[in-house]
Amino acid sequence: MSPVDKELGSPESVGRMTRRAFAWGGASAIAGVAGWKWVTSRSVEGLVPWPLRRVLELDEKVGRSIFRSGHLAPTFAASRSKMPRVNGKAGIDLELNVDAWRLQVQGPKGAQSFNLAEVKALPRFEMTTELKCIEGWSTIVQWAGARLSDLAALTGLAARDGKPGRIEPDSPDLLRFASLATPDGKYYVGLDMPSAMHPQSLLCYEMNGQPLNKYHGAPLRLAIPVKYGIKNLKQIGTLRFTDTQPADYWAERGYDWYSGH
Ligand SMILES: Nc1nc2c(c(=O)[nH]1)N[C@H]1C(S)=C(S)[C@@H](COP(=O)(O)O)O[C@H]1N2
Ligand SMILES: [Mo]
Repeated sequence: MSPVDKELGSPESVGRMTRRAFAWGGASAIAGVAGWKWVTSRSVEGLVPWPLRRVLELDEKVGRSIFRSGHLAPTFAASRSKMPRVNGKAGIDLELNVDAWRLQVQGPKGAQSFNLAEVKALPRFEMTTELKCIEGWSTIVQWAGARLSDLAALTGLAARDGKPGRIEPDSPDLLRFASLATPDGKYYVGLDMPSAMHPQSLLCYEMNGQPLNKYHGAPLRLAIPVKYGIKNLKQIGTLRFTDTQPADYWAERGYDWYSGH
């Protein structure tokens, strides 16, 4: 088995990674944006250029250390999933042109952008978890998407030195926070970095086996079951890594900034 075919994480507890693995077409599509030339110009150890190989190793390390600490949100049988009510439309543009849409990823050391195909080229994870709203309701939802931590590791932008593949979950090399916002900036959430790098924090393009619809945040939303619904930002425009605690829409309206459960 080559390193790129490895199944990352535990299928039982985190959700299944479909064995599409890290398709080279996809990896190069992303790295084309992220600096494929730089990646491929590095010395090649084995068959995988080291920046990408470190990313893959890193993902495992992140997964393992979080499994050890045991802070996983409960998962459910996919058959129990339902569509949640459409709740909260701040910052959502129902007319958004998905073809022109880009996920902007930013950090102190640079910025990169990704189209939807490039996000989908990252390893795909599925999980069935509870979406819990602070209003008191909760719904079991099946999600599919890419790990936020994989994007962070690939871009290097969550790392203090801005280098891909050098993230260690508990390392001071990692910036302290992530901030996500809608394309118009009208809805925004702040996350502590350990929660953002959690293996169940997914950038989702599917809900309950269907492509994400515009009311639930197409083309890409966050599913972060270690947090309340308010942090599960729909229609992501930007993802920014920073050392300064980010502004948060609901924290500004009196809710707990952390909002974990
Ligand atoms: N852009 C955006 N994302 C958002 C909100 C919002 O108002 N705008 N509301 C949040 C809240 S309070 C909840 S409970 C969930 C609801 O997700 P759903 O509409 O898919 O059920 O979305 C979250 N994400
Ligand atoms: Mo909510």
